[in-house]
Amino acid sequence: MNPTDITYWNREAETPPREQLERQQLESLRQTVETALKTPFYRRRLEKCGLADGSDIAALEDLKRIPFTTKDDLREAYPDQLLAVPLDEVVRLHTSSGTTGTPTVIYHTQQDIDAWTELTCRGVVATGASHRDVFQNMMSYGLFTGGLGLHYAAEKIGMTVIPSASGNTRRQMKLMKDFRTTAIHATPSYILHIHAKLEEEGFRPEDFHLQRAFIGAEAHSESTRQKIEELFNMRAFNSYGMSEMNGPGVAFECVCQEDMHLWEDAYHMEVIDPESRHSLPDGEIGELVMTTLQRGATPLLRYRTGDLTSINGSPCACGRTHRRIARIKGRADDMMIINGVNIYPSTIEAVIMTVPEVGTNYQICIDKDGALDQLTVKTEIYSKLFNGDIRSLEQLKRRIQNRLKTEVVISPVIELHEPGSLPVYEGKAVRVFDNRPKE
Ligand code: DLL
Repeated sequence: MNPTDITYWNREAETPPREQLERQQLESLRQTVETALKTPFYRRRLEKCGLADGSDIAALEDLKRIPFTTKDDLREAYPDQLLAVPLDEVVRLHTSSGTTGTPTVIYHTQQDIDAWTELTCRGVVATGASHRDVFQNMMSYGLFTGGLGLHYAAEKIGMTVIPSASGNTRRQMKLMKDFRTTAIHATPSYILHIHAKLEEEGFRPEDFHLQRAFIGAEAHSESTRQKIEELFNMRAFNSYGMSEMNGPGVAFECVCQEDMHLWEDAYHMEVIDPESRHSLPDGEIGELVMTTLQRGATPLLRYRTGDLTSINGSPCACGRTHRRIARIKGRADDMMIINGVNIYPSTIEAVIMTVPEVGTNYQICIDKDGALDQLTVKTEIYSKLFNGDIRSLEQLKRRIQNRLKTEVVISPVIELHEPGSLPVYEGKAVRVFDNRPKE
């Protein structure tokens, strides 16, 4: 790593000594408990566990006296039981992006939006991006936080922002070419889709001047990141966040590209065993639990994110002292049990994306075949392989099947598809189709 590659947005805030950071966390936690006591939801809850004031928190460990907050709690508190300030102090709200079920809502004061923007600026600059970049924001703008979250930060950094939002792939390509876009923000699946469509739309990778991509909002494997980097000859940086914790900007990879710095002055993190709910030591994979430390309008205490990761507490070559989280392995609730074997979709993705012939889109289907479960992996392959040579296609299928069998123990059916034939999603990709009858 060349030291001149390391750039900071706010060096002091990004590299404080650990003791100072932890002292600051304790102060902020006390303040957060005070704020939480102003919401009907937490007042009831905190009083039950004997917390009537922020000063009842003597050490960070005391956080463990507070029960976890779950997504169901947020649904129950909808629309205003988690609001800590009068509505006229709220400048924006985001509800969950899903279209079914009871939504969840997060309110923001102007201070909340400014703090969110600061954190996102840190992440973007940590990748080496700067005011010199032409930034095309391909995430959807609206209730989904991906678009607006990065937009404000990119403007604050002074980048030239193209708010192209998601979709309209041909126009994205034209904008990238005409304005010599250097940085993009998109889901990994959408970047792969753009590549799959280049030829059809009359573009070549050489038409673009991309240097980096911020990829996030959905789980993806290291092999997918490498594929994206190779296809566009740029670097791709993992960015993690969720609407409950503002949106993007919670954790970001730096130029070292090894795990994501999670901004610990804004969030307290724990990793727990999702079953026993006990805390796990650094390095062990479990469910990420977060507490907001700066938020005024909607404080959240010990929120169970559902995301599986581990904490990396080792020093990073970039000098940032905020600990890192590993690439998200999946969600605690997206583990598939197939004929008794536990499999995460991310494991399948990691394997197939290392096969050079495999293209940019895939699906995982689970069906019932008599008493047994049948796993089918459908992958697009590059069009030059559809040359009528059945034998080489059969060999390719067997190669993918063997690699998967080594990794996930069971033997899947492999279907090879032409490029562009599997469904594409402008937002988060849907990869898993579990067609087994519900018990
Ligand atoms: O996806 C916020 C975001 C936008 C993050 C743009 C990064 C970039 P939600 O729609 O609330 O918010 O979805 C949050 O998406 O709990 C994870 O399961 C998943 N997720 C987000 N980033 C990553 C990532 C936004 N880098 C949910 N890797 C989270 C894996 C991710 N999963």
